[in-house]
Amino acid sequence: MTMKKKALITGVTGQDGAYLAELLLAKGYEVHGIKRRTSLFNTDRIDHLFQDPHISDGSFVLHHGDMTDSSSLTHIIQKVQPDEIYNLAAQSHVAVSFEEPEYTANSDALGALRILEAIRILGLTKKTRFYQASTSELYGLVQETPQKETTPFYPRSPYAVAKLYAYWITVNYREAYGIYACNGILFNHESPIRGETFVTRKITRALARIKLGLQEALYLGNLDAKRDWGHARDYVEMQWLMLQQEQPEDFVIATGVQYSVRDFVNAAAQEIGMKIRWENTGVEEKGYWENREQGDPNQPIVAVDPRYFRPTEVETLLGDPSKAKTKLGWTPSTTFDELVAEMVREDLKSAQRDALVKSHGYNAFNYDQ
Ligand code: NDP
Ligand code: GDR
Repeated sequence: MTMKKKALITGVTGQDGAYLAELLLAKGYEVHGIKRRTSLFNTDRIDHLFQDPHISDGSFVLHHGDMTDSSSLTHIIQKVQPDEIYNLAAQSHVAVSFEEPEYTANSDALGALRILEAIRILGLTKKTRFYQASTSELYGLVQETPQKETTPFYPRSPYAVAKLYAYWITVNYREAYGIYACNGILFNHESPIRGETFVTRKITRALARIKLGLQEALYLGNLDAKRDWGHARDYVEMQWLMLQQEQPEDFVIATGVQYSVRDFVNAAAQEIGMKIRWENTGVEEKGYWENREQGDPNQPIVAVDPRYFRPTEVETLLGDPSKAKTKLGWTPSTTFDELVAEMVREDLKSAQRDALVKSHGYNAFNYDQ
């Protein structure tokens, strides 16, 4: 009988962690995930994969650990002896990294080092392959368009600077110790389980709630920011593919198509059947729901709030995924319109559920970010 391959995923409770765990389980892996201790449950995204440990076959196992705690990481890696480690855990919000720069550096930069050191110290350099969740934010103030593997980096946030360290320590451990270690330089990828404070999900969730009368308006920051948005489900497949090659290499993963935040609002609104009319520009910019049947059409439903501007912004990102296409045979299968439609569909369902709860006199949550 062949032994199941073992994968360890940090950040298993996050968007990518959930999709990747599902993919690896479907491929027959024994999947171990690291989750941090929280005062409330944080496993919503993976609950459908989790089986009662008393009755399961042990193919999906969760361990408590934290990227800021080497002892927990080393202990888990020693116990699991994984064939592959996917380092997805991070304080992943760019705006929050300006408020928590030291914590972001600790978890996002030193966290990667802690895992690589554990691989080295435990004598797993020949056994364990390592994937680092690198990011298009490394390009920041872009030096070349579109961005590819050779484009120089210019990080623009404490998050991106921390991820720059993680990128280079991954390269260094590959060169110094021969570890099979790769960086996936992933451009933005979204899904219905994207965190609610990232701009795409914030938009689809808010427009669905506005449509159902649960929310008055959506407040956003820089509407002109441009991103290359793909679907997380497509991107985790590439994370796995990168660890199946003969030689470890770094890859850009992107769609090669770019839209602005305003474009995203328009696409999501259209999907919901709302027509938005924009007036003014900059901090005065407002969006009106033209074909509104109930409520005041002169009341803006989208407005700019400078609170969401960043001290240093990344204005434009556009990836060139040619290397991934040629060497990994990878192309994204979900289009921008399909991504928006799927996110809107799921957020409409949640809003309908909240509206039902509200109609029975209970509070439907609305936390703004
Ligand atoms: P999420 O924010 O959805 O998930 C982050 C995960 O990391 C969560 O499981 C979170 O736990 C966990 N985590 C955070 N801090 C710690 C810590 N100190 N110790 C242990 N676990 C921790 O991110 P995504 O899934 O979207 O992204 C995955 C990775 O890819 C991240 O590293 C991100 O920076 C990177 N990336 C993401 C891109 C994207 O567009 N999504 C693009 C490029 C890179 P909890 O659930 O408890 O919060
Ligand atoms: P990003 O994603 O910073 O690219 O990082 P985010 O969705 O937060 O922002 C994208 C762009 O939209 C602008 N924006 C707003 N952003 C948020 N969050 N909220 C707003 O109200 C708002 N209004 C405008 C931002 O200024 C920005 O230009 C994501 C994360 O997943 C990172 O972990 C990952 O590394 C990168 O993508 C690639």
